[in-house]
Amino acid sequence: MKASAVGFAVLVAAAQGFAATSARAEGWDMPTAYPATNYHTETAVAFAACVKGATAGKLDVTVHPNGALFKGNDIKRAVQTGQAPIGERLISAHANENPLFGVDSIPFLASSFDASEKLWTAARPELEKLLSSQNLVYVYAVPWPPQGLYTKKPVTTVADLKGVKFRSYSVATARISELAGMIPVQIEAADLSQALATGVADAFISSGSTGFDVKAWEYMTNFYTVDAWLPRNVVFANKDAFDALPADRQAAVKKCGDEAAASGLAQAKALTQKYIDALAANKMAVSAPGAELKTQLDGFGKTMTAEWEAKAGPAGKAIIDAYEK
Ligand code: PCA
Repeated sequence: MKASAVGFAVLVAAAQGFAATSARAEGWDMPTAYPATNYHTETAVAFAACVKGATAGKLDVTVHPNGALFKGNDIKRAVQTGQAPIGERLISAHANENPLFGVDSIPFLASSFDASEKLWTAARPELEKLLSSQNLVYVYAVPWPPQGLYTKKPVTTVADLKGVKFRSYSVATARISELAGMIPVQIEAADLSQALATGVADAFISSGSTGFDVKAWEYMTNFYTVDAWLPRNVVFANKDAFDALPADRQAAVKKCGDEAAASGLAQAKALTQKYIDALAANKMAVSAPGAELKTQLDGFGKTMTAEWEAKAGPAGKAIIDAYEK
């Protein structure tokens, strides 16, 4: 290269570097739906700190927990429309928009952390595409612990659940409620303790994590470790906001997202038994479902797997095939 060409290259590089590092610092509000003390929220706060560090303070993400900025059910739309540049949402709550969003909530398809990771790896490319078509950029996802059944009395068969007001948080939980002859009521985690306290709901499916957050033992007597599925919270950014970031900040968001996914998963694994122990320590009866209940729930699983496959079509089938390979 001639000296003048080298000089030009250096100049261009310097100018690009200058553009990237001198672009205005900005703040991103990040609505989330769970308590500040929940590990998902702690993971989001660590993600924000990582982004701040990696961008030398030029991208400052502020986490707003507990549905305070946008209620859980409104977060996805808020980020799609740019009312918030980034947010965290339980993605299976949106399976009515597209069945692929419910891939993590097919009963008993992937009911351990390892299986859930494998399923997510198989599903992620399709989900990223789908989110992108909705003006969203996938940043990271973290699973909840396996889902169990909370009740106010011992349950030995599905017949014991008939007519019970059942708190649902997703399409899959509402469907289980229907199959079991319960009465579904859609309630965000942030409103759950209120709903239990006032008798709006008398049973629900969730993790030990959320049971711990709402002090389930104040209202419920039994927790059955059904291990139905491990739903995920997905963190996504508004595509326009993300695309407008200088390349180095985009890279920071992605890198910190990868770190958050890994640390969030590790936390979920480490905490699962601790939450269950806390339920038991607070005098809840914790047990596996009995044989009859288990068989009936497995039957719901078969029905719902077939329903999901029919709705999700070839894209869904490709995911399940990749997962089962
Ligand atoms: N907690 C959330 C979703 C799944 C979970 O474990 C909830 O109950 O709303």
